[in-house]
Amino acid sequence: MYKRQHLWRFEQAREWLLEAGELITAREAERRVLILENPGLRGDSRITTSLYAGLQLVLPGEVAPAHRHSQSALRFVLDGGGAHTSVNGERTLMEYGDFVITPPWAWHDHGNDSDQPMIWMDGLDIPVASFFDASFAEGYGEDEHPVSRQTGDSLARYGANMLPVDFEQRELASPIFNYPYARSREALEKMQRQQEWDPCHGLKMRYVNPVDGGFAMPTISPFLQLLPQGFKTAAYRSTDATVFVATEGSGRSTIDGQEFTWGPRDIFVAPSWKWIVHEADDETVLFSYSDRVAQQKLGFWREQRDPA
Ligand code: 1HN
Repeated sequence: MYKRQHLWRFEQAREWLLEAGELITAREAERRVLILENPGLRGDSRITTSLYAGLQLVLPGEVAPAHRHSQSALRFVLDGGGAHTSVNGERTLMEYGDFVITPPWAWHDHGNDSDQPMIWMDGLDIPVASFFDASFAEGYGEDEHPVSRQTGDSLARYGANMLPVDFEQRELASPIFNYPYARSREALEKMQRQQEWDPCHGLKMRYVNPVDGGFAMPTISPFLQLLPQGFKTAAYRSTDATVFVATEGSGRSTIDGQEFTWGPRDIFVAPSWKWIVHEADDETVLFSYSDRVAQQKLGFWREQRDPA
């Protein structure tokens, strides 16, 4: 019986991806992705019971052609810089640690005009769409969907603590589709001076939809947290199985009694309702995502802090 907690080393995954890059182009593959399959959920292309995760490679000069699907996707950039994704006619350049959203049924394509390979983690709600038997996808028929908006327009329009005066919410996902790491990291840096640490989470923030204050995506909850050097969290468990990426720092996490040692860009997963303890050897930043928002909407979500 395989356990549902697991760790993937980024460096190993990067080697495999670059080998795959010699076998097939991004266009041929449509998306060239190394799937992070939970060893406790063999054969299902799932990292948790409800979520999919993969590592996608786009080499210099490549394009991943335009398509859309009913599943939501997030991207979290782990290698390279300066490649772009385009969502509904707006391009965004992606840098390390940027959190990027592809809302349900939004046209999107990726391209890399930089001179380095670009790798990001894909997080999708594919098993949720499958469970509801509501999976749809459509190709655009050309590499790129036409660009109709200025790069940076969404962040300026919706990401400056203002909204257009007559804005009406029509979409479930956040209208900001790139949450740059530089901004989120700076916020954590300023807040940590206050030295207020949650025993279970250190300093943990959630990425929000500025329109309604809810999570940035309808089915996936993304988070960014800082653990100061030497911090050991109190045990915590919740019903949302969670995918973690160490964006900075190193340390270890004990998940259901099993210890995993991680460094920058390593990815690990904790299953539902198993105790988690993180220990940071250096100042650490963890990105994470789970299906919490979906569980909360449906009335299933619960959490527990170490009673000790
Ligand atoms: C997809 O559309 C992307 O758009 C990535 O980059 C991974 C995995 C399964 C199905 C669709 C993308 C995907 C995917």
